Amino acid sequence: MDYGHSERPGATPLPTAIKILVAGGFGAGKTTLVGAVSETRPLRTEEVLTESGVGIDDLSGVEAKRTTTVAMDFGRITISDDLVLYLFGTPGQDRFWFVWDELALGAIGAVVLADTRRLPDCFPSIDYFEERGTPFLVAVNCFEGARQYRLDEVQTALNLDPEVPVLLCDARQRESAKEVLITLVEHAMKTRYARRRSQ
Ligand SMILES: Nc1nc2c(ncn2[C@@H]2O[C@H](COP(=O)(O)OP(=O)(O)O)[C@@H](O)[C@H]2O)c(=O)[nH]1
Ligand SMILES: [Mg+2]
Repeated sequence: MDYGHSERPGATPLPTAIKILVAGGFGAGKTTLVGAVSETRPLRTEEVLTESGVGIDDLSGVEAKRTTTVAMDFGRITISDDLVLYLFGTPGQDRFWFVWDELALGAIGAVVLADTRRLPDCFPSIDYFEERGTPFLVAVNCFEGARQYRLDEVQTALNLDPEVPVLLCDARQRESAKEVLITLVEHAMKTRYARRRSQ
């Protein structure tokens, strides 16, 4: 008899794999967050910022940044025996938007990273997920020197629906990033459940 992987008697069930997108403006901390939580060496495609990006990649506020993610960041994190998250960081620059639709396929939700010094940079990501009905949350990455805003101020400034979670994070800290991801999974599940009930 041919059992599926997880149905073999006595076999440990395979964990559910969930795909999550990590979006936000250029320099908001996407590569950092994926790198901080990933158990695998993150697969990233960074390119040293070169002439091709001069005048295109706006570096104000992120002057120390010397590389840019060309295709995507990819990482994996095991949350529990039965849940594994696969993370896909989206490229921040407009000139790489053509990969978005492919990346978004099958994702249950998205983290939109926001840098309060450059808040409008995350508008395109928010518009994109709102249009597609993809559940998302906004994680405010706490950079030193950035003025601290209250979460409700960020919610208002971004004109978010009240049910969209807004939370603070430090993209460099594994636990902080993990909390963001768990909050997103819960939010996505709640959203799906509510939609199913209203159908
Ligand atoms: N101080 C501080 N720096 C950060 C934080 N997150 C990212 N960075 C730095 O900000 C820069 C941009 O982050 P990166 O992850 O490359 O941004 P991306 O363009 O969204 O992938 C890098 O030099 C990071 O080291 C943070 O939470 N605090
Ligand atoms: Mg990046």
